[in-house]
Amino acid sequence: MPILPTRQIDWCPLDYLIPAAEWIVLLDPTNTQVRSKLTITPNPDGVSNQPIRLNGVGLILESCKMDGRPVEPIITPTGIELPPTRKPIDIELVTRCNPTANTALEGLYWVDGVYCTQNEPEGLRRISYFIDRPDQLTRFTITLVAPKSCPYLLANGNQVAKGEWDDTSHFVTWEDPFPKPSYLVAMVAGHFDCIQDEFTTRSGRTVQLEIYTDLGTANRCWHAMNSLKRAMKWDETVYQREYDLERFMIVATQTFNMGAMENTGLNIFNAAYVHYDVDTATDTDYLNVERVIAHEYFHHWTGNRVTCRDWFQLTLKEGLTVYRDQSFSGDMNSNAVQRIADVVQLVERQFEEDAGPMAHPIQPASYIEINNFYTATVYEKGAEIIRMMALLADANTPKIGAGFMNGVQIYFNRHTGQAVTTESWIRAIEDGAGIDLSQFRRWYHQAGTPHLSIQRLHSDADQHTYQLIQTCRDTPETVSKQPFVIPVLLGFVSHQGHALPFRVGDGPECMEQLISIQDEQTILSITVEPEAVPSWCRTLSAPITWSYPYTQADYHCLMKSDSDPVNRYMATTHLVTQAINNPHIQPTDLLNTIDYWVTNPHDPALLAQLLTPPSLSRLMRDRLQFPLEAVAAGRRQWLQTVGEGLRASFSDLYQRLRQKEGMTLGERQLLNRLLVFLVVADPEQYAPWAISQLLDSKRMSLQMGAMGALVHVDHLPCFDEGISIFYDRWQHEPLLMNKWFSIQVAGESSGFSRAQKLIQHPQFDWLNPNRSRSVVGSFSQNWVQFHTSDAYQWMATQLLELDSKNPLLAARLGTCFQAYPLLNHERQEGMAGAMTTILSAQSLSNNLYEVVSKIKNG
Ligand code: HT7
Ligand code: ZN
Repeated sequence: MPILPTRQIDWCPLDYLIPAAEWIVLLDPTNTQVRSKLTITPNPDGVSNQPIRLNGVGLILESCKMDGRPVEPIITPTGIELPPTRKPIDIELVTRCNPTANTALEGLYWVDGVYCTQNEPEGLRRISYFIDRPDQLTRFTITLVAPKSCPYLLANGNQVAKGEWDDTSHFVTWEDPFPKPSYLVAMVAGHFDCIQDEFTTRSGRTVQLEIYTDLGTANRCWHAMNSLKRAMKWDETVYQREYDLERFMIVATQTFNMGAMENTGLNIFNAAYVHYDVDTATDTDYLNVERVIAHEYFHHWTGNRVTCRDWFQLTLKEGLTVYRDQSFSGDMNSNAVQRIADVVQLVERQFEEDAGPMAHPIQPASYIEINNFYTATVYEKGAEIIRMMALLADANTPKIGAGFMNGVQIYFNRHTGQAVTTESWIRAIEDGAGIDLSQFRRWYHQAGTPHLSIQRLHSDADQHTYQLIQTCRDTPETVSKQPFVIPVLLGFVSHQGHALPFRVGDGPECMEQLISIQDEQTILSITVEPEAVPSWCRTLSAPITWSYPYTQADYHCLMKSDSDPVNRYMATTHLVTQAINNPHIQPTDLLNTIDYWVTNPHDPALLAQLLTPPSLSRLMRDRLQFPLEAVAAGRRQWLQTVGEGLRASFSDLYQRLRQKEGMTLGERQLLNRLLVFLVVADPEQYAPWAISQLLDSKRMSLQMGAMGALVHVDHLPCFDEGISIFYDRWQHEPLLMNKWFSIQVAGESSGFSRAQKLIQHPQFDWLNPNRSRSVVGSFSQNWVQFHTSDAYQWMATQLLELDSKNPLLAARLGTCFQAYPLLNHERQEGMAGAMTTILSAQSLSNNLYEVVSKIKNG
């Protein structure tokens, strides 16, 4: 039977509302009973006299009563149907489920003695029957019952009762005062360590903060706790948002499908985004913990208290919350470094998605499996759309931030406690900033990365005419795109390295200006000194690619002197890409500039970013015929040319940093980057430096930095030496074992053979998503090794194995076939064969089917 997609145009208001739900959950590893009492009332906005349809998946129904009278519901493929009602009634249901058998980790599952839930987007229907839609806002009261050997029983909201259930069991009752969608319901039970703290809100209320974690890991949770307090403060200061419950709890677990989940008052996290200490986690982990803790906390307002009407609105909460976490991380660390990191993420991951067969608008019009739409497009491009709105909203206000924040406050004032659409958000920004976003709305419904081709048509002394033409390729949902609104932030730089004043049309003189492009073609007349170098789309002011016929001298000027760090990074990346693509030409000027930077390192974190060459996938995106071997060789040659040519300054700075007491985070990033160039250039001399960095450093960042350099020479015994040193030291630490698995499959000489062996390793476990990701996911990012003929079939076999246990994860990892249209004929044949293997498998989930069939059929 063909699988019918869910379509946005079919959305209708609910026929019934469930204002209150009371659950008693008798936890048992294989036979959990849920006694659910639902108050149901017809929705005046819905269709009257419809059957009451409750969603349910994989449940055993023991009994069902309506207003106390037993009824026999009709069992359907998606749940149960009960007779219509015209007046409010109570429905009582008793169901059973098996948390141990739940390897998909959606709904309620039991792993390593801990009960845990994941209900976004549609997990609650696997715990009990319910109208499982995000616009169904319900006041939940949940009583958890478990043996006393399971001491912590947690759910959303406030604890209202607890005590003995019987001789062996105890109970705790939780009441969430705010009506919420079912996807935000959470339950956790088990034995944990707990750290506690408090936060005093700006109105003087005290909020209890608690983090629950595996026994023995409490001391790794303080960075998360401090990040949480910083996020709470920041949201009060910047967004005027005060937390409005008595408690905020976080649970860290080793077995979790994604990064974290924002359940109201009870966030559940992958331990990788909670645990941090200098011995067992890296600087990247430090930043990730801070960012993800903040992200989930920020959802309290953008997602929970104002939620989504349906899953087509996912970007309403995710795009906005990513935008907020990016701003927070920038404020906590460095705005420049943060913005470059975010741009790199966007360009490397989202642009790839938008350029391939999986392209979809940030607000898709249909889906087979909503779990497949938690994508870089919905999240990262969604955040860029909000960033553009902020730029446009603030362009005309005297005070920076005023227009956008006005709109944000209107949004909260109008919609707190409601389930709304992206339209409500856009209107609030229009009203708050006094702008018209009619045309801008196209960003929500048209996929693809627009390209802005910029030319200088004419110059006469200081009068210049520029032409800007926007295009966007056809994508599955739209052919012949309507032009986008593209905010272009412009500045000019002199060849002497100074910012230059300029004037757009008859406008006032300025040093930087936001120009809003609306048409397919725009002509700009600009007054600026004759040799000025334009710096277009500063900060990457729109999620687009752009081109301008710069000279080599212009690129060098922007690379050295642009006041905008993103365009400095872009110019550097352009010159590095040129060098990679032309390995026979000695890039003397580029080397000189890098030498100067390394000899005078002002901002180590920024320098580490500037020294990171583009990934292979990015280098390959615009290349015809898929010349992977040549590009990979060119990239390697680049590392070698720099390492050899600048050996003196690189090794000198490396040694100075290595001896420094109290290196900063940026200095460690720079040190690790320098080591890569040195090891590639001369493994005999510098691999021992990496081994001694691994052996002598207490900090995990430096240990992993050493491994990150050694993996570039994975054909040499020093890499195996590093691998075994690391294993001997860290084999009992699950999060570090993930890194150990991951680094081995990243090697460009041996990644595939190692991946094949590693899935047989005693510590490999298909039931642990972090572990599957660290081998199968990381291997698929190793382009040199993944795009070999045997690897595609191997990947198909692994994805099917994973799909039988965890379809959600299998589908995410299945996106590794996305490069299909870029490949040469031979590889396409190989990949098509692998995709056919998947699609012809006997039992295939909808999740994996949707991803692979979209890629294969284009
Ligand atoms: N809102 C969450 C997204 C999510 C998720 C998390 C864990 C496991 C399954 C999940 N499905 C959807 C996380 C976030 O973006 O904040
Ligand atoms: Zn989120």
